[in-house]
Amino acid sequence: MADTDDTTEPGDMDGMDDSPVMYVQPSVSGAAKILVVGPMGVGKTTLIGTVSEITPLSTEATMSRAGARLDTVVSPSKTTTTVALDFGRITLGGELVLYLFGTPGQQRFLPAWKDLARGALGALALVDTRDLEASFDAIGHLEDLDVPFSVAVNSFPDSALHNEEDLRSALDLLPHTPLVICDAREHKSSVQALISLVSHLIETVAEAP
Ligand SMILES: Nc1nc2c(ncn2[C@@H]2O[C@H](COP(=O)(O)OP(=O)(O)OP(=O)(O)O)[C@@H](O)[C@H]2O)c(=O)[nH]1
Ligand SMILES: [Mg+2]
Repeated sequence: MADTDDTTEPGDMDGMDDSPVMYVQPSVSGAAKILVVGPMGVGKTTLIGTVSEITPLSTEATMSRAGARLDTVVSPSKTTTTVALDFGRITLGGELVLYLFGTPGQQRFLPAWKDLARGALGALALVDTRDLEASFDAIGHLEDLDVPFSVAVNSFPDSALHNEEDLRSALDLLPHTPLVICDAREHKSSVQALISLVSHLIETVAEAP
C-alpha cells in the first residue's frame, strides 16, 4: 500500500541487517494502536498479514487438533495458532498510521489481553457466522475493557447468509456499532473493515462530552 520510493531505507543501523525497512511516511500526522480480536481460526493473523505494509510479526505455534471448534469449524489445513500476538502496520490516507495488534484466539490466552489492550484506541472484532457463540467472549472482553470496537464478519465458503438485523441481535450489538462483511484474505475488503472502525472511533470521539 505505501509508496516505497521515499520511505524505504536499508535497515543497516547495526550493520547486520540489509533487509529494507519501511519507515512511516512523512505525511503521517497521527497514529493509533488497534486490536484485532476474535475466536481461534477466525482470520486475525490472515487479516493483519493481508493489510500490513511491513513484514508482519506473527507468533505461530503448531497446535494439536483438540477442541470442539477445531474439530467442527476450523479448516483442517490450519495447523498453527497465534500464541502471543500478531503485529502489523498500515497507513490510511497517507495521514494516519494504525499499529495492528492481533490477539491469540485460544481461550487460555484471554488474560494476556489486558496487557495487549493497554493504550488501544479501538478494536476490530472478527466474527465467524458458522460459530457465532465463539465470538461472544472476545466481544464481551472488549466491553469489559471499555475498548470501542466495530465488528467484521469474515466469510467462509460454508458460511450461511444472515441478514444484518439477525446478526446484530445474535451478537447483541448496540445500534451505533458498525457491522461489515469482509474477506480477511482480500486487501481492499480488509482495509474497508479497518476504515469502518476508524470512522466509528472518530465519531465516538466527536460525540464524547
Ligand atoms: N475461506 C476463507 N478462509 C480464510 C479466511 N480468512 C482466513 N482464512 C483461512 O482460515 C484459517 C485461519 O486463519 P488465521 O488467520 O490463522 O486465524 P486466527 O484468527 O489468526 O487464528 P488463531 O491465531 O488460531 O486464533 C487460515 O487457514 C486462513 O487461510 C477467509 O476470509 N475465507
Ligand atoms: Mg492467529
